[in-house]
Amino acid sequence: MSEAFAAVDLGASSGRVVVGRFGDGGFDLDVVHRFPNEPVRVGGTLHWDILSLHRGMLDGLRAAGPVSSIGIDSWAVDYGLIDASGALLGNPVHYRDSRTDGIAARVGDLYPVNGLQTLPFNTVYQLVAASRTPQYQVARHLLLIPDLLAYWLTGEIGAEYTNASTTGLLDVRTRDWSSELVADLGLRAELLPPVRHPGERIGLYDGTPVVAVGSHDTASAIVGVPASGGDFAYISCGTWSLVGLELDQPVLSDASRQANFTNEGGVDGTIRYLRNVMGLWPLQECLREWGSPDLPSLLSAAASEPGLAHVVDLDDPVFLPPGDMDGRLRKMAGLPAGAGPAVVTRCVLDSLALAQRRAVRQAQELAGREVSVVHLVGGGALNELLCQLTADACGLTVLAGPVEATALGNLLVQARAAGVVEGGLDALRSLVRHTQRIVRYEPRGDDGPWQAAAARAGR
Ligand code: LFR
Repeated sequence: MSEAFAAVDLGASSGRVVVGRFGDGGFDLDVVHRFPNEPVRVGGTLHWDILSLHRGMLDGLRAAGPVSSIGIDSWAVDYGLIDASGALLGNPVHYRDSRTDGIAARVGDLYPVNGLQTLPFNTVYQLVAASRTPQYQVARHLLLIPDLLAYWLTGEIGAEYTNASTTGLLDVRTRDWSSELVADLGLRAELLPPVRHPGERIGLYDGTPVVAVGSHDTASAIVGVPASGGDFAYISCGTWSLVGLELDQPVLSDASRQANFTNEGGVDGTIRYLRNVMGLWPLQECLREWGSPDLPSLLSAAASEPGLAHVVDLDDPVFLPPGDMDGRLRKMAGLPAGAGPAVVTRCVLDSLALAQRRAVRQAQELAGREVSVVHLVGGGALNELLCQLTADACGLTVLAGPVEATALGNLLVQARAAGVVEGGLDALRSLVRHTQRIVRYEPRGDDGPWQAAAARAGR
């Protein structure tokens, strides 16, 4: 006997619906539908094409066939507003839109309350930017992206905790909305729905339960990390690299705030203590600008380029918005005129490995914990050059995979809610460890060149 669950997993560049079939102590995964996620610029604002994502989800659920439940996760921070009749008030705005420029500095320090790294696009800053719009003023509810899709499936409103923790409006200690912070900023507290937790049933879609999972994709990805024990760092590597540790309690020290480390809420009450590193976004943007060249050949050409010849500080916010990434990288790295895509690619991957090294080291120092291994999960696990460079840069073993950690984390939380699997995160991770392909990378060479490159990249 096997039992099937469907994970809807929306990333910044594509969405997928994955069916997990559990039986005989194991499970298999089947990606039944993939669809593009293409942002649209309208009237000067960058939007998500939410209706096309909704259609992609419905097509995927149809392709999935009968399942015991459905769980939805996506990127964080972004939201839709709905009015009293349940209608969506405008298209959700993309977090890379420039409407939040300068707002974080104006709002000031929220770290003692929310424990969150300052990213210009945190929901709280988006709301300050939007607060004078007619949509904001007439809205009845604010729904984060997975909660909006779940609302369209079930008619139920709520704010899933792991994703709500990225808004900047949650109190990191009480794990509920901070009414003081919301009031101090003059925001409308009544827009924020009750918080719900992974494993809770949201409602029914066509007779099938929709279950809350770690609806922030990074929270689900971390459930899918195949770690044994606690002395590991993780890198959830896709459009972003989310680099950090799993903790029981937040770290709210001054040093942590200055290093811009975040305390996001994880599944089972854990704290995701991490930093956003720019990830594969700069390379994805270059590939788009270069007309999508063959990636394996480009990566093998990049592997033959001399290492650490050109590095940039990838955490520089200059790399955040879309457009002319190739030009920005050439300028910031001082690349020689005529340097081809392989040189740019090597520069991005060396720089990403450096930024990940820094975050792995800082996380350990700030949390007072030492790790013996780095788990790298998500699409980046397919990039052998990046995995090897990360092992070299960190001076630690990198265990790469699974690629579909996010969908796995989503499915495991559903399977546990249905009673098909049992136990805490250790038990869920042991299932991942015993069923998924994981590739080991050992560090090569010494630390000297990385140390020197870190100094050159301005850290
Ligand atoms: C990764 C991610 C990050 C979040 C960023 C923006 O997909 O969810 O965790 O900081 O996207 O939402």
